[in-house]
Amino acid sequence: MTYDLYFHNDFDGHASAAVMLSFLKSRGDRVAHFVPVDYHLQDEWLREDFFSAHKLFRGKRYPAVVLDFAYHPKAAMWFDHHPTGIKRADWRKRFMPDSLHVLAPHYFSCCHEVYDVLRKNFGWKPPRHFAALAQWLDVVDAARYASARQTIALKEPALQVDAFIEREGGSAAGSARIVKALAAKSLPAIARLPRVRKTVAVQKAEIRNALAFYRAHMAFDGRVASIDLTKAKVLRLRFAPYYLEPRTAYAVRMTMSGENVFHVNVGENPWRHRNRLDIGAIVKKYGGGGHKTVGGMEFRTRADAEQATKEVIAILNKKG
Ligand SMILES: [Mn+2]
Repeated sequence: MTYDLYFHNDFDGHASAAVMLSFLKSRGDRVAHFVPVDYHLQDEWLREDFFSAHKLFRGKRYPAVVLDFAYHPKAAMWFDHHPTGIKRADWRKRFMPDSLHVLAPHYFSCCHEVYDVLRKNFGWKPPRHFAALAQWLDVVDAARYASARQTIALKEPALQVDAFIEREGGSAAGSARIVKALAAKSLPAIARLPRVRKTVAVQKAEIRNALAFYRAHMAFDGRVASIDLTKAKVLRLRFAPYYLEPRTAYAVRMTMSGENVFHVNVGENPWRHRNRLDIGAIVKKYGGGGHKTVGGMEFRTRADAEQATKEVIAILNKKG
């Protein structure tokens, strides 16, 4: 059989595709198209005829294998670990799990899910290097890092490969190369490739730049750090506040998109303050959304964004 692989355009998606590619090859199957997908496609994805109608590539379409991305009833195989993976109510009703259609929200990563399910359901003997790959995706995809420093230093090969995919993934050719490399080589071997080393060096330089900006502009109010990135052309370093000031319990970040959309992002320090305040509930009062540990709000004016930031910082300092 020949298949097309559709996978989320992130490290977990690429790694899941690598595991699947290796499994398919072991059965004598082949892959015609490697197709990274992202949530901006969602409206189109939710149409019944997506796989025949989309313009992501030209030419013949083969049965679709979907990994680490939303459910589609026409998919020949579907593996996902997002609890909200089935987006349409009628599709939720229709969905019948079987050995090739598996939603497993208890997995930290889809890579680990695919690795486990294919071994269990098909007695597949995977290449040895996939055990470490699945372990690392459980760290990266669920942000279960050992420390804030680990996310800044990019010392581990897995984190270097993650940075490479964030920068270079997304094109059909680039993603196909990455998936094939992950299927064939260990993470340390991929991190040693000249192309990867070059990209990681650029990323590290940009992290240093961004850190200098954070150091100069981060404000502290009690246990809450805040930073205004609306005028900064630097990387957004989600964990930099906790790296620079480990006593920080919460961090608030303001960014801008387009002409006048102000985003305020709120997060908790995962190494200090697990599961105290419900950030999603706090930002909901401002029309925002999120989960217990992270949330976001959007405003049309800087004044509104700044006012909300001030109020949220006060709430985060008072309770919990
Ligand atoms: Mn994932």
